Amino acid sequence: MLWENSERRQLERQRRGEGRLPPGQSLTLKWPVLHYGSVPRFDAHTWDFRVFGLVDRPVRLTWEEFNRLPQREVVADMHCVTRWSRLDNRWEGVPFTEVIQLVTPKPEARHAMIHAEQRYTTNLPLDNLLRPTTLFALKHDGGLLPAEHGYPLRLVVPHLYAWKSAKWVRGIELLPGDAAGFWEQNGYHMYGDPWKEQRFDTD
Ligand SMILES: Nc1nc2c(c(=O)[nH]1)N[C@H]1C(S)=C(S)[C@@H](COP(=O)(O)O)O[C@H]1N2
Ligand SMILES: [Mo]
Repeated sequence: MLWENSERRQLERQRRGEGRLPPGQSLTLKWPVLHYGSVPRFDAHTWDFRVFGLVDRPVRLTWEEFNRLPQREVVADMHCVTRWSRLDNRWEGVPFTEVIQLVTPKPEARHAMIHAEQRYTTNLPLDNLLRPTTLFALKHDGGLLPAEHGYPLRLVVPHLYAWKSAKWVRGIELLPGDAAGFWEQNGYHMYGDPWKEQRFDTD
């Protein structure tokens, strides 16, 4: 235990030196579970994924249809606003761009609200979601996503604080302007850049 902690601290110093840890973050070698509410049940027959709002024709994908979309791997770090970072996560899933190209976003679409189970939401600029590192992850480090980490599907947006990486995602809503999601309505920053320490709306 003691030995484990000194190993962690040594690694933390090393990663900090390499510029891998944003200011105010410490390294975790575990994978904390953090969310509001309970872990939702998954039913492949009733699950769907909707893309709606400012699009020419909204789509609704079944679980089977979603799984037929092209997939890729993204290795990325995860930074939680409660000050832990977990580095080198290997995510596999469907890139955001593959999902969004199923609809034609209207030219006025600038922002998105991500919708998850139990009415969890989070807001992001559309151009940020279009980055090649934004993924709807189905797998983590070679295995299926554990239920408490978002099974069957979670968003991964590595360059922003992890509250933007919604677990148990069910849809994308395209909007003309920015609107606050769940944590953003509760005092968190509208954007959430960990390198600028954009933790709270006062930062
Ligand atoms: N649906 C949902 N997704 C969520 C949250 C939540 O409360 N509900 N919490 C976020 C926060 S604050 C963090 S740090 C990460 C944690 O992911 P993990 O539990 O897989 O480590 O999930 C994010 N995604
Ligand atoms: Mo978090």
